[in-house]
Amino acid sequence: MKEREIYSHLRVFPPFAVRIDGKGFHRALGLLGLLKPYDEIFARAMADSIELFFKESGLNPLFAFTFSDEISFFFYEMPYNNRVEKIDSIIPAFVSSALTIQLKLEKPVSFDSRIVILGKEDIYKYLLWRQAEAWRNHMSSYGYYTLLKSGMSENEAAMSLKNMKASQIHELVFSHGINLAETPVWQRCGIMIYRESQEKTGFDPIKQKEVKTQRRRIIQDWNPPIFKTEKGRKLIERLVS
Ligand SMILES: Nc1nc2c(ncn2[C@@H]2O[C@H](COP(=O)(O)OP(=O)(O)OP(=O)(O)O)[C@@H](O)[C@H]2O)c(=O)[nH]1
Ligand SMILES: [Mg+2]
Repeated sequence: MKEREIYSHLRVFPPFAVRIDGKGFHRALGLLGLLKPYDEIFARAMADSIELFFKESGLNPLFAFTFSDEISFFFYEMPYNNRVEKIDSIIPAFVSSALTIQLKLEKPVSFDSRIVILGKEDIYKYLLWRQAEAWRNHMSSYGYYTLLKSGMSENEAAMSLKNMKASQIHELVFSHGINLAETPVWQRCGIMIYRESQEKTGFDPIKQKEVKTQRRRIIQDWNPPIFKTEKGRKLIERLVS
């Protein structure tokens, strides 16, 4: 029967990204009574689940980028002989479990998963794409909930949004007291999670002198730059190298 495991020899070679996305989270999060369109409790649970992934999964992502219910992990190395079935199952399973713990959920949740093959030089382009999606998502979800508040049904709101230009959505939301250029940065630009080396000075009791050591700590950056800018490009360049 082993030969029937026909996908077990599929392999993928780094660098690549793995993007996972919450299944049916519109409904799942709605049932939890989270704030709409954005709830910091949920974003924090996602970021903390990623941090747990860095610490406990046994995998070693270069960094991760998250917004809404999706996470992209970037890898330069992968155990399991680079087997696609392992990668696409273990990663979403770990995050589903971590998020269940973080949010103390009573119903199970799941994430789907795909592998995105990237050359080192494509990582920046990929991030530009996902951050643009975070921005579009930010605009349309504020627009959507503003239309619902003004009395439209879900279908009507979705249809109206399709016919609106970005500037019209901005004006609509602004007329309800929200400036889309001034919402929290994490809602517009996403959250980056990465490891950073820090030099620490300690005292070596045997040598009786001060010694410098490198500590790796995990950073959650809730104010990432716009990747299109010089500052953003430099950050990605640093992470990728
Ligand atoms: N209330 C609330 N909902 C959120 C938040 N972040 C994400 N979501 C929900 O998550 C959904 C993510 O979009 P999608 O991934 O396209 O929708 P989905 O329902 O997960 O559907 P599939 O991914 O296709 O299974 C959004 O539509 C929101 O409803 C949040 O902070 N608060
Ligand atoms: Mg989803």
